[in-house]
Amino acid sequence: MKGRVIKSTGSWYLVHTEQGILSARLKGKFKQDELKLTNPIAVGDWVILEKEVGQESAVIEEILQRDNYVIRKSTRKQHFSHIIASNIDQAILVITMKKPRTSLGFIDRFLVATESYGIPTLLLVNKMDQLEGEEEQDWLQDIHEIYEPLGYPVLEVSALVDKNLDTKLFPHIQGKSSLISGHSGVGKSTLLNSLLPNARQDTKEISGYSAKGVHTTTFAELFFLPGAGDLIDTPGIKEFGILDVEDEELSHFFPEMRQFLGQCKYNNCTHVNEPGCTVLQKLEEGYIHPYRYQSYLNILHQEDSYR
Ligand SMILES: Nc1nc2c(ncn2[C@@H]2O[C@H](COP(=O)(O)OP(=O)(O)OP(=O)(O)O)[C@@H](O)[C@H]2O)c(=O)[nH]1
Ligand SMILES: [Mg+2]
Ligand SMILES: [Zn+2]
Repeated sequence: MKGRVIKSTGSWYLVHTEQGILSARLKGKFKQDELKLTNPIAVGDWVILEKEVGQESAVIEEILQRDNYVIRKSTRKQHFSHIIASNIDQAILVITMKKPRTSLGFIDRFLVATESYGIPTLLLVNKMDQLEGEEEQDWLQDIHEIYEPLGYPVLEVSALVDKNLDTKLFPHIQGKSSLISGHSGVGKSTLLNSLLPNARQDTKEISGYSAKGVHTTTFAELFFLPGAGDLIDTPGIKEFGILDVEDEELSHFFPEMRQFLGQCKYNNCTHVNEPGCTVLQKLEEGYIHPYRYQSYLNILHQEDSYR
């Protein structure tokens, strides 16, 4: 029987099947291609499973080929990676201007990861009810000015108090499988609860925020939308370590650079200081935002293992 993994706690998985939701475990050891994963099975995976004789539980026999996934470096285990979710139609990156502040650098790293799998990504600015002062207005304006022209929609919401959250969001999520990601405390679970009250995800004030690595949501979980589509709530991430992107390849995942690639003098141009570089010329002419170029350099200049 076939099913989709809707929750993974590390050793047990909840799988949605035609016979309902089954609790399942993995059969023996799984051979993963080249990937060293902290989670062999991710939420969103399609699997083949078999009910255990005389029991309610099932055994996962096979993971079907993933269409795509969002993957990051594991922060706990060196050389290991963690699949945040798989088989998704889009990613929703929840961002906030304070408590916590989402940096443009973090957004750009996330976007490189989703671009590398061609996963459309929407930026959801949450906690709009708390926006105050000129500096915060500037931050918001930057977000619109930088990302919308690149094809990333920017939506403004207040997950906690918005009366029109449904009307604002449903056109974007209906019928699609959407990953919800972002720093801890930006309101991912609050958003989910507001849209799907039955989800009853724990949410927590971020008063003790200095305590690093404290997440309210500890496991990814998929929730079905009425009709069609689903939302995947995930634990907050502090840093996003990008995986398997070569220097020469990185600019392909910056849409504003992509259009000029192939026009540089050298075909292995990394767009840093090479003569005849079209990207540098376009930066100079204002076609590429300086913040985005800075993110490009930051990612490029990080050691591969820290990228
Ligand atoms: N003022 C305001 N507070 C909000 C809003 N959305 C969420 N919050 C609050 O932000 C805090 C964190 O919300 P959560 O939903 O737990 O955040 P999360 O992103 O799920 O966090 P993790 O599970 O740790 O990744 C809670 O106290 C929420 O009530 C909002 O729109 N406005
Ligand atoms: Mg949460
Ligand atoms: Zn170049």
